[in-house]
Amino acid sequence: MSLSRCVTSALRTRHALQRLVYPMAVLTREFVKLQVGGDDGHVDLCLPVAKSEVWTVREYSKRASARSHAKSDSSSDSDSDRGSGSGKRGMTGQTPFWRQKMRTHHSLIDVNKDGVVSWDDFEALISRFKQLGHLSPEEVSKFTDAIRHVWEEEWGASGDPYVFIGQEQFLMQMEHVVNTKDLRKKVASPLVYFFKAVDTDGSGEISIEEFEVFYTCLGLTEEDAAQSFAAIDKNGDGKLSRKEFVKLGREFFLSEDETQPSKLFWGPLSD
Ligand SMILES: [Ca+2]
Ligand SMILES: [Ca+2]
Repeated sequence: MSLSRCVTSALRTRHALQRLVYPMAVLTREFVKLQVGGDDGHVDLCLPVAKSEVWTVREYSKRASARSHAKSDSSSDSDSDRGSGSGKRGMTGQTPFWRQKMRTHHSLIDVNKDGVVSWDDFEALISRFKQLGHLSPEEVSKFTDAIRHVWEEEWGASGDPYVFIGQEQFLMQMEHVVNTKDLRKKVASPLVYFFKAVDTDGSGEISIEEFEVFYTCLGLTEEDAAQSFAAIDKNGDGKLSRKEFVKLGREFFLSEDETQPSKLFWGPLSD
């Protein structure tokens, strides 16, 4: 059975089934095929997961990218675009330090801590920031759109809303992002909405208390917030402007400089 036919036939039940199958897939790192009994014998449900899924998702992503940039270089891929980002840093996303940062971010966004990131995780995050009550309905809508862009274009879920993205896959995808000019430019676009959501007094600046709210919504501790804030509040005035907040949050993904405090923006680095 072809992959596209498998995906189509299994789409409705796949989301639930993947939750059951994923642990097995981790062990085998193979294409998982289930046979479900039916009137005429059986139906094959093919669940491309783990390593196999990397390629599936990258192809989806490339097609989506080609569609959205049809007028520019629609044949772009991670090789031809490599180094065409800012042109300043020669960024390749290869250093152990950068990879550590991306692993940290993957763990952070894995809100339900099942080892993989799905749209459910992002929905949980959106819900937490929305419930703070500082985003207007229009801002919630834009925030959701921005998160969806992150999910589809940065995490590579275009074309398959039910995909589960593991750590290695995210690293590959982010390497593609930071080496692709258009994607690099938009990286971490929801930051302005995170800022607005946690600027609880509407002052246009984030205090340490408001930064704690940010971290709490991300599932981090107040101690984590205090440590990160002390590092990223460079002039020590106890405030972060929107510009600083956005700059730090983006720099986390784009910089390979280990001395930059932006490495702590999304919480303490994992091992
Ligand atoms: Ca998860
Ligand atoms: Ca404030």
